Formats: sequence, structure tokens, C-alpha cells
Amino acid sequence: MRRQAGQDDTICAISTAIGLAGIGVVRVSGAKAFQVVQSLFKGSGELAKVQSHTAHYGHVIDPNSLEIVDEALFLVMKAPRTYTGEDVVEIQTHGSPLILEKILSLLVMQGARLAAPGEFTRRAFLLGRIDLVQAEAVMEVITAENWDHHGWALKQLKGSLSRQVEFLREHLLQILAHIEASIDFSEEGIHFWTDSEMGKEIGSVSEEVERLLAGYAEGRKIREGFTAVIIGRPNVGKSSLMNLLLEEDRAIVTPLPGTTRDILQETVHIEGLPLRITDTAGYRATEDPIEAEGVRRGEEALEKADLILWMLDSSEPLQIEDDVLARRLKGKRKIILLNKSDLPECLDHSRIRTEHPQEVILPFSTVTGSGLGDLKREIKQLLRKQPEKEQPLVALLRHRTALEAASKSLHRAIKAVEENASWEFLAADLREGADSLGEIIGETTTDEILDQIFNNFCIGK
Ligand SMILES: Nc1nc2c(ncn2[C@@H]2O[C@H](COP(=O)(O)OP(=O)(O)OP(=O)(O)O)[C@@H](O)[C@H]2O)c(=O)[nH]1
Ligand SMILES: [Mg+2]
Repeated sequence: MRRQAGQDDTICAISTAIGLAGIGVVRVSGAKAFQVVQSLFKGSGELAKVQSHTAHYGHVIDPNSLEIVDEALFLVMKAPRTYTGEDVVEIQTHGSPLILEKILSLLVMQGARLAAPGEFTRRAFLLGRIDLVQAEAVMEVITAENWDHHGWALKQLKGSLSRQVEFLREHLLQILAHIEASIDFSEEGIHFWTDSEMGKEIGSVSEEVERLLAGYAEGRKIREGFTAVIIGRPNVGKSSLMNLLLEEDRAIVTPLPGTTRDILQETVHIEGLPLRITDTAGYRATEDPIEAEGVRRGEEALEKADLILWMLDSSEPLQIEDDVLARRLKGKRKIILLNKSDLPECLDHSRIRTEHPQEVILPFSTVTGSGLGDLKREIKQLLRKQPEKEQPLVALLRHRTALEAASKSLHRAIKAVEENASWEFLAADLREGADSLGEIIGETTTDEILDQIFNNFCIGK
């Protein structure tokens, strides 16, 4: 448990969003929480003496004028089984900014202090109720906009990543203890492990660190969403598809080939999955420098995309640009859309099928919307790869950076073992590795980093 300046104060904040609402909540936490709230409480009983985790109906009064501020419900929660680990009272009143601000000012007059952003969670961390990964997960649960992100955040909150990191750190500390003991007894010529055993021990931690790092790409996508790019020769209906997915006339659509000349990016939600979609300029060789730049940007987007939506016009025979693109897209994950299926068909379907046997091929029409349901289902299936059940996913840059540092230290240590270096030389690298892992869960994190993390929190959380 760590202590910091100001941690002994009793703090208060409005925990609900500011604005008119049915209910508003003011949260108070700290050693004097019951005493401070009692002075505003009009109702039966003494808050400090009631059973923990009970609700009490009453009124908030101004202790100076004794006037009623509002009708309220007081939730009393006694340390240590509370959010912060301290005594906590939550006052529920009508959700009026006027009332809530008034209560806050009365609480301050009675000796409480306004909480800094994230200070309630910071206290939970400082009192050891949760670790730093779990503290960060609280904000992830609040900010998640889709169920994948939310599910991931809940797992982190329950401690799946924390346990894994703590386990690896403990393992490194045990190896260190072993090295220290063997140095102490070196006079007697006792070596507890052979070099190869030592290499294996460090290697097993290093392997797990690499596995966690390898999950970052997947984890980051769960937080930030996936990207898809719509590509195809001019006039096949790419911008029409963009508009259909967005359910608005965002991109310009005309019967003229070469209408879209720059890339256009928007986010759509496909059954809760956020997808950043890029509409591109029609793929063709062109003399027009503006269009050529558009095509180049489209190619760039193509390289970065998680998924390609390749569009063909089924009302026309295949053209040279389609063939060029077919070669360009070979081996990339894509869905092939045979658009304009509402018109008489001129495209040789069987050729597409034989040339792209592994791909999902869908007849489509942006005019009638036919094929849209299938497209959404396929997108979801292709993008949502279920992560291995028990493997926690690293998705925050801070965690990745610390894991990379740990990885470097461990590789140095492994190399030293391979070169038959004296074990004393390993100790520094292993300690660094353990510290980097400790940074993730908050065991060895500096106050500056804690400030950075908690300053991004909402007030009242
Ligand atoms: N009949 C029919 N016409 C379509 C369909 N989709 C698009 N169109 C028409 O095809 C023309 C080109 O559509 P766009 O969406 O601008 O095509 P694009 O691929 O973005 O074209 P560029 O930006 O020039 O590359 C327009 O006249 C659309 O109305 C469809 O499913 N059926
Ligand atoms: Mg277009």
C-alpha cells in the first residue's frame, strides 16, 4: 500500500453526468465521510452507526439555514468493502445541476475537499483494492462503445492480465533469489542450477512476454476498431456502397467514371463492431495528376486495411483494370462484391469463382440493397477472430511499451547465459525485466505516470 499527500482528506464529487437528469449522485469518500454527510442529513438514525451497504431515505439540508435542499437517498458503505476502500456515502437526489452543485458546496463547507479526476479510483489503487491495470480498465469500461471492447475491459477489471503479469514478475523474482543464493554460496562451489537450467527458466518467462506482445495487434483493434477499404475500377459503385453503409449521402455519386478523386474515411458500426471504411478513387492508370494522387492514396489505404471490399460491375464484362487489380489483391483477405446485380448480367461469374476459390463472393446491388445483410455478416465473421480463451489481450500502448522493455531485458539476460557470463551479470537485467512488468500493474510506477493515467479519468470516478 502506498500513501500520497492529500490522501487523508475526505473527498467529494458529482459522479453523474452534468445536465438535467432523473437522478444525480454525489459521492463522498474518506475517514470523515459519515461525519461530513451527517451534518447535511435530515432523516432517522446516525449514518456512522447504521449497517453497512444500506440505503436511507431523508433530506439534504443546509446546516446553516436548516432549509431543505432536496429529497434524497443516502447509500452508506463502510470501509474496507467499498469502491475506494474507505468509508463512502453516495447521495442520490434529483438530477439537477443546481441541487448537485449546492450539495457539493455544502460538503466542502463541512470539511470535504473537491476530488481530482479519477481520485476515487486512485484511492482504490493506493489502498491496494485494485492494481493499475484494473484501475485503467475502469475507464475502458466507461468509454467502450462496442461489446467486444466492453467484454475485454471487464476481463481486465477482473484481473486476467494482472494475474498473468504478476505471475511472470514473481517468476523473475524467484530466479533472482536463486542467483543471489548461489552467489552467496559460491565459495562452497555450490551452483543451484546449471546454465542450461537458468536459460530455460528465463526463456519460459520471455516466451510468455512475447506471447502477450503478439496479442497487441488484435487487442488494439478491439479498442480502436478495424479498417476496411472499398476498391475497384471507376464507376462500379464504390461510393454508392459507402453511402449505403453510412445510411447517408456522404460520398458524391455520378454516372461519370472518375467521380471520386480522393480517399474518404468514415466509421460505421456493423452489428456493434466499429469499422473505419475508406472509399477510394476508381483504380485505373490516369494522366490526371489529381486522380493519380487519389489512386496512390487508395493503394496506401489498401496496404493498411484489415479487410478489402473489392467491387466489380456485374452488368459489364471484366475489363483490363479488373485484371490488374485481381493480381494486385492476390493473397489479401477480401470480400468480392458483384455489384449492379439489379441489371442484366454480363460478367463471367465462373471465371471469378475459379480464379478466387478461397474468397467470399457476393452478388450485390447498392440500388436495391440486395446482399447487404450477407455483406454485414461476412464482415463480422472475417474480422471478429475469437481470441484464445484464457490468453489475456494486451491493448494499451502503456502495457505494450513496458512489455517491450521487459522483453529486451530478458533477451539480454538469455544472451548472457548463452555466453556463459557470470550470473551476477544477469541479475541487473532480470531486475530491470521485473521492474518493467511491475510498472504495468503499478508496483514500480512513478507518480508522474500515475498522474498521467488518472488525469484522463472523469471527475467522480
Ligand atoms: N443499376 C445500378 N447502378 C448502380 C449501382 N451502384 C451504383 N450504381 C450507379 O453507378 C454509377 C457510379 O456509382 P459510384 O458509386 O459513383 O461509383 P464509384 O465506383 O464510386 O465511381 P468512381 O468514384 O468514379 O470510381 C452511378 O450512376 C450509380 O448510380 C447498382 O447497384 N445498380
Ligand atoms: Mg466514387
